[in-house]
Amino acid sequence: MNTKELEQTLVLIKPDALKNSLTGYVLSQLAEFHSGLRFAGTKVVCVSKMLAEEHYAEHRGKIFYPSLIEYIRGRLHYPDEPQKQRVIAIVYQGPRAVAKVREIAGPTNPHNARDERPGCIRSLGTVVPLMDEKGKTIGERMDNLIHASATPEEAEHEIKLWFKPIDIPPYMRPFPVQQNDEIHFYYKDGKIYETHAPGSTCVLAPGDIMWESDLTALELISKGKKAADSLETIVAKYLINQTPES
Ligand code: 3AN
Repeated sequence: MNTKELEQTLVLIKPDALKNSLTGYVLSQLAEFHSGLRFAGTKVVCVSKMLAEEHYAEHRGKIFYPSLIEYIRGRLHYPDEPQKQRVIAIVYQGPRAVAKVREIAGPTNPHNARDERPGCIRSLGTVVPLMDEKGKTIGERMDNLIHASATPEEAEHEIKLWFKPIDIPPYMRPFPVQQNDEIHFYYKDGKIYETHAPGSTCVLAPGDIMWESDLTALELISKGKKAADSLETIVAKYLINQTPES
């Protein structure tokens, strides 16, 4: 298969879309008939603080960041119903996957979406004012129903953040994987171990396959060296749906 056919992008159907029963609408807008794209992976995710913070790392420190983290974790739309706090994560594959989904999603800000691209998915979103303790407006949050990777490079980072290779059928995997024959890696409280520590999560065991870039990074991190990705970026997907907080 040529690389054009293999281009992939990450879509998140966010809590505001779930709450408003827009999942079916989003899926039909993105269906192969309209978009030329196919599912390569899907999962229902209770979004941990770690995963949310890694996903929105570029916005760390901005005024809307804390609210953005709470929003993607479903805590704003379902404050008293933790069982509903989730997003649907989908990898779409096909020619121009990144650009195609961005076109169908529309501009980030729902007000701009309504002005510039009436009918696009995000034209159905909401802009929510953010206030300080005194009720003064300090910014805004954009509840824009779906996330869509902005560039092929961002798509690679995000797909590897949310999906393990085995979440994607072998012939649809867009990035190199490596089978591990000997090492064990366990994760607990911000550290990686090569032998089991009580309460730790096994990230890699002999026989498992891993994104090649993750394995390279983990080998460096386990030796105390600096890697291209942080430990959290690599392990967040292995903790998905393990415990309510992970
Ligand atoms: P997009 O989702 O269109 O790629 P990004 O990556 O710039 O947009 O932003 C990610 C998310 O952060 C947006 N979906 C939106 O919810 C939020 N966001 C971005 N910029 C702002 C802003 N200036 N004010 C409030 N929220 C923002």
